[in-house]
Amino acid sequence: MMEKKNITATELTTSEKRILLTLGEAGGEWNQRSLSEKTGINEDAVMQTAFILAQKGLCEIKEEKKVYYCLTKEGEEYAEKGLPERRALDFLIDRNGATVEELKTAFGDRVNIATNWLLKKKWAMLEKRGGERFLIPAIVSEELSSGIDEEILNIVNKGTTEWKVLVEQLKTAKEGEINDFLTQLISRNLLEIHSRVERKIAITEAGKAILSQGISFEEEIAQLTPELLRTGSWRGRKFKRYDVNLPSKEAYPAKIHPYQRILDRMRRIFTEMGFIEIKGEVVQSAFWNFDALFVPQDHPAREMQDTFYLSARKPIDAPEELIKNVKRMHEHGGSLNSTGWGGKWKRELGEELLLRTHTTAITLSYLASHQEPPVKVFCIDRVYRRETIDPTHIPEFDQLEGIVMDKGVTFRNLLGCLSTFYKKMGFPSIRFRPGYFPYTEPSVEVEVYMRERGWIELGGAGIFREEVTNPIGVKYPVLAWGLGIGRLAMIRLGLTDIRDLYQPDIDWLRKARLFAE
Ligand code: FA5
Repeated sequence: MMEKKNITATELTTSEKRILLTLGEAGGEWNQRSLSEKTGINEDAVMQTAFILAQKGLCEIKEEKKVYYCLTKEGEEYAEKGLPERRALDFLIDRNGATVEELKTAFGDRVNIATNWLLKKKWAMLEKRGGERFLIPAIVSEELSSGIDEEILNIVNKGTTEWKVLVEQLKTAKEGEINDFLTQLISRNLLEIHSRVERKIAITEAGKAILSQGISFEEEIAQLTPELLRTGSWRGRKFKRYDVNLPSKEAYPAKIHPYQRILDRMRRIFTEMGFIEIKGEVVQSAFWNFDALFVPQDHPAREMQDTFYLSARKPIDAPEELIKNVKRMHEHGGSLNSTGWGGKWKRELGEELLLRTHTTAITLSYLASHQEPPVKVFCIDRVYRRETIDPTHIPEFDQLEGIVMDKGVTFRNLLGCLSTFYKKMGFPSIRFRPGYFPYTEPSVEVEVYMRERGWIELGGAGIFREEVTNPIGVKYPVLAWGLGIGRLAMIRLGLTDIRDLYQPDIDWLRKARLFAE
């Protein structure tokens, strides 16, 4: 903060001078709006300038939290027509009592509110006469003056009202009573409470001292233009100074959801690495999801408790020859030096329809119709599993699947490709652990370290076994991977629970940082 004694009027900017002059006028305290109206400077700029003047000790800013009340839609209706219990009381007095049924006819779905409050306020009594419930007014017309709650509704109906104003207008009521009625009206959902910080700005003695020296205005350059530079007319002129550390209004412009940004980033990375994006159906046959991937028909992942099956089946969407090849591979290893899984492969199990449990079903069926090298494709899509939900498991999540099929590609190429991807995503150190999948050999699992949870598994990868590639007519090695996107996104966004990615938490969304690309 600068020392007051060092400041002179010549060091002030034009707007600082204008605001200081206004503050010095009779009237003493100003607020943001009155200062803005008087000086013609917009409200945000007024406040920023006032902060600068306050830092220089030339003005003082006092903050006060003000509480306001306004009516809800229902509150507005009652302020116009009267509270339901008030209207019900008039009705009862007119008829010298009425049955609950009669009240219901007159008040429709508001009858319960009206009856409850009539009894609560002791304006009526309930009596049973011959099996019928009667409401008898307990008050006579002369006593029908407005209650404090009704007066509050009338006052606030004229416009949003501050607490102090309410107290002034309700002269006869005590503050405690007013508070009780306000609480009651809020709990009846007729009134809403809002608060706002108001700032009062007043000149200090140091500010007055500067004014007494006299203030002269000199035009300042706020923006450097090509014209000023070309003609050199900026020389000898005064420039407006900026202080980037001053508090400013928080701005929350529209932005893409952080999770969507991560998906977009992944897409961009694989596209830059020469991959083509493919898409597939959410509903797959067990054949493409499991059998063609050489997952045995009695594998636990195929059980009902792990996979969402549709109660429907369809003839397998693959050429008959390919289906036969898969069958032979499962039963005895086909023409390969493999024993297969043995037993009888059942077509009807392959015909069952399910929600895909991994995106590997998509890349594999693409490969079956693109047998010539090279093939470099990826797929980003939703998969479904019957999971017990916990901080790293949800039943619906996205996977990033990819394959490279070409002559001579190796396991090292696979690890290199994945390391490059994770590095580009901001994970310089990942580790590969030996893994097992029925469709790859060798297989690995990719892990990343998270301080709160230790090593977290991000994805699986490997080289497709010949038992997978041979039946679909592919003759070259296929590098394949399936990466979980949710876990990666969770770590990237600093979350410790994957479920938080899907929470509509507006505050988190507003404050979520847009990470460097
Ligand atoms: C698979 O899904 C294999 N298909 C991956 C693969 C493809 C291996 C090609 C070899 C070749 P896994 O079931 O491990 O593997 O799932 C892959 C990743 O998905 C996991 O590492 C994890 O990051 C993510 N994942 C799995 N289950 C869940 C879940 N319930 N919630 C969130 N993410 C999950």
